[in-house]
Amino acid sequence: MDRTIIVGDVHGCYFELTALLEEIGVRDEDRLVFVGDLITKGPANREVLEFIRQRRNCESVLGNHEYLLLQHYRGQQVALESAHRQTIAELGKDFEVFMNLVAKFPYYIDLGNYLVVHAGIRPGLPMEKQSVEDLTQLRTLNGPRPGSKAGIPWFERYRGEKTVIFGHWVFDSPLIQANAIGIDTGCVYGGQLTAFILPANRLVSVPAVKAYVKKG
Ligand SMILES: [Mn+2]
Repeated sequence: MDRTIIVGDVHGCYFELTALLEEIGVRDEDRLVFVGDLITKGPANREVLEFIRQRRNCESVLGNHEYLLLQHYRGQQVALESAHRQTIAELGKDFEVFMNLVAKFPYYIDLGNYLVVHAGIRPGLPMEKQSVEDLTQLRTLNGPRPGSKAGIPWFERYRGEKTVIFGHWVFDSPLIQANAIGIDTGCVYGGQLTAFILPANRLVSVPAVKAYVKKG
């Protein structure tokens, strides 16, 4: 049976992505779904985007870092950090090509019993009412600002019938909740790159070669 392999935040860690897919024994028929934040902070953003562009059976939802770069590309005023400037410089004259690719990323991907989103779902709201900010940045329901870790994590309250597979929030090991599975294990910070494999419900992680950036 063909598998669906959901991969956590890659952040330009192309070497670890290759190692993870090798560890899983990925086949052409396998569907790859990424939780977003493919790029920024890590060493090989171009290689990661090129991989996504060329592989068939391969999709990603939009992460907050792709969204920010896309807003910048579209001429909106956003606060770029040095990691974003570095990625723009690395992509060079192909920035436009890659932004056209990223512009096609959906905010979520429905896998039937599972829903893939970058950050989170605001409990009790139908998908069409979810905001882009929540889908790409949500951590807690009553935090002082989007992305804050203070307050009640959205996945403590979410009781939707679909299990949400998400990235964005870095955990030391994958977070397994009743209705949510967090698979950002902080590869770019020296943690691990993690995948969740369906229909086997199996988690596979590979260690980062090193910490490419400091967490925080
Ligand atoms: Mn991330």
